[in-house]
Amino acid sequence: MKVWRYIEEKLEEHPLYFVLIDPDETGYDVAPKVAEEVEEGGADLILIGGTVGVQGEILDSVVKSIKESVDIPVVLFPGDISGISKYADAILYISLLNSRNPYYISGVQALAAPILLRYGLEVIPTAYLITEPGQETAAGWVGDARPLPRRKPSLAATYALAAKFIGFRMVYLEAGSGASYPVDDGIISTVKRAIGDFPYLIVGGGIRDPETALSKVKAGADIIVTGTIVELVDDVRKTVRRFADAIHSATR
Ligand code: 1GP
Repeated sequence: MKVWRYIEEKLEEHPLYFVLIDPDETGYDVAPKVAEEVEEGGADLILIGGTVGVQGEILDSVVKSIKESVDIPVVLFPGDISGISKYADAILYISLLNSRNPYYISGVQALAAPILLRYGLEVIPTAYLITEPGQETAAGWVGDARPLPRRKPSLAATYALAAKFIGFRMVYLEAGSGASYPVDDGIISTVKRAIGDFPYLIVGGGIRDPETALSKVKAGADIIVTGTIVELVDDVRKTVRRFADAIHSATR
């Protein structure tokens, strides 16, 4: 429960900023260096994962090197069962609630459970909800999701409320990595009203500037995730700093 306690304690201070590193995109050799700059920029936690590609021995070795480079928690954000590494601090134990395929709702979680037990990995039960325009991204396509529509935010809220009643500790609203636009503010505020202070609300996908990140926080996000932006900029530290400052300046 170390990572969970860390998240809870930090959330008492301000909203949080997680940075997703997809070693397939950054390159395996440079990922530890990127992680170092992400930490120096003031991010609260590093997620490692990707929908396709990241797995096995290569994943183990990159997680190990990232762990050696930073002090902030390093948490797995798996696209499938292959996204597990015993070297991480914890794993988002994700159920894609609005998938059409039961494998992504409970099947892969069952297959992963004994492995997670054996590794002693801390699990963070997370309901994953893909919203528009997730259909255009790998997570939505591979996960066979029925993206929750912007025009009907109450639908996202019903799924989020179900996640709360089932007992998830996080609800993750996802537009998909590289999405052309982020999760709609209307969806975020409607979901937040439905679930209240708990589970914590994570929002990610398509967030490219600190102003947008701040507007998602003001709409009700407790935690913001960005991924692609660190792959696009030359100065990772400075960019992460701008996001972290905007997100941390807000009150929950
Ligand atoms: C993780 O999808 C995010 O939830 C990352 O999205 O790559 O678009 O920032 P981006």
